[in-house]
Amino acid sequence: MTRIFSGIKPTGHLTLGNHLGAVRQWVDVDQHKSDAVFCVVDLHALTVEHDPARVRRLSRQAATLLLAAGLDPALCTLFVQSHVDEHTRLSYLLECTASDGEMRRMIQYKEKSARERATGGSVRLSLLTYPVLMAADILAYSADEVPVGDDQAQHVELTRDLAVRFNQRYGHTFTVPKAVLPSVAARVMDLQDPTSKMGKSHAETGGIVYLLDEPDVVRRKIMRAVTDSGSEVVYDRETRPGVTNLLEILAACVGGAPAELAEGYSSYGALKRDTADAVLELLRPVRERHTELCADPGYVDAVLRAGAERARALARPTVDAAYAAIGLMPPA
Ligand code: AQP
Repeated sequence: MTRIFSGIKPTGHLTLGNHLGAVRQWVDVDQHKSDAVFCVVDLHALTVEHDPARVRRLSRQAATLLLAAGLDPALCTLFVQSHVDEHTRLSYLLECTASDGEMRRMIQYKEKSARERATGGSVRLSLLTYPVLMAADILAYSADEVPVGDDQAQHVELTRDLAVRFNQRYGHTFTVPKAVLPSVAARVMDLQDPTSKMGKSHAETGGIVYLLDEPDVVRRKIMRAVTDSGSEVVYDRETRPGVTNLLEILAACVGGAPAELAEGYSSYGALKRDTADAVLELLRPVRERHTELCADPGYVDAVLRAGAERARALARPTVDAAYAAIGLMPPA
């Protein structure tokens, strides 16, 4: 059976981008057809300025939201990254496999380090090395496929490179995984700046739909989405990024091809109204289930405990094999 691994990092409240680009695929497809392993990658949240209590709170919220969105612990494994030591154990070996040049080429590193520097902050070394930890997350589970949004595709490419290099140098140890991108909404853009990705940690929140936003807030954000000059509803990411983003969101919610949906609209207003309705309909059951789960924290804890136990059992043999292959003496 195909093994799938994917994760989400608790750097902010989960967004519509996370949901359409990743989580929905995990819920609707991946957990049914594969041995699926999903992780709240809390160590990745420490790569930028963070508030410890907030990371703890957001980790729990992310796990609760993933269950609310429909991950079923009877079908998949869900756990928190820092509960399974194998990730950091393996990460160091992969740091000894990667080069600093390839880390500096990562687009997320370039963008996020520039943002940190622009606000006078210092750039944590872990921001540079975090794609290696992500590679460890994936390789420890011998994942065949990694369902991700478009923004993470480069990190999965790096993971492939590291797996191949390690296998060539030290003997076959890792499965070489491939990224699987959704057919629509692989990159949901910020509603106020449709040339940049909707990201959960961005400071400007007016263009970001959070899964737990109140319905009237969701509607307002979509109705105020920046559209393009001209009034025709045309699907073209280059010349009409705002309208194209709305069409992709609508298509991801109701099905169909964004370019074909465009033909049914003669005004931006109608497109925004229908997009808002479709998003609200998509998020309603997630919000309702989230409220129920918040009333039962013991259930979420039990799921995460069992998930970590299974994850540990899956990862340990591969990580032990990597330690042996690279030349480390086993404990007596
Ligand atoms: N805007 C997006 N459109 C489509 N997919 C997206 N994903 C994230 N944003 C979009 C996908 O969601 C999954 C989990 O992402 P992550 O939490 O691991 O990190 P990220 O990609 O860095 O997400 P954010 O929301 O942008 O976080 P910050 O602001 O902290 O960097 C991934 O599969 C991702 O592709």
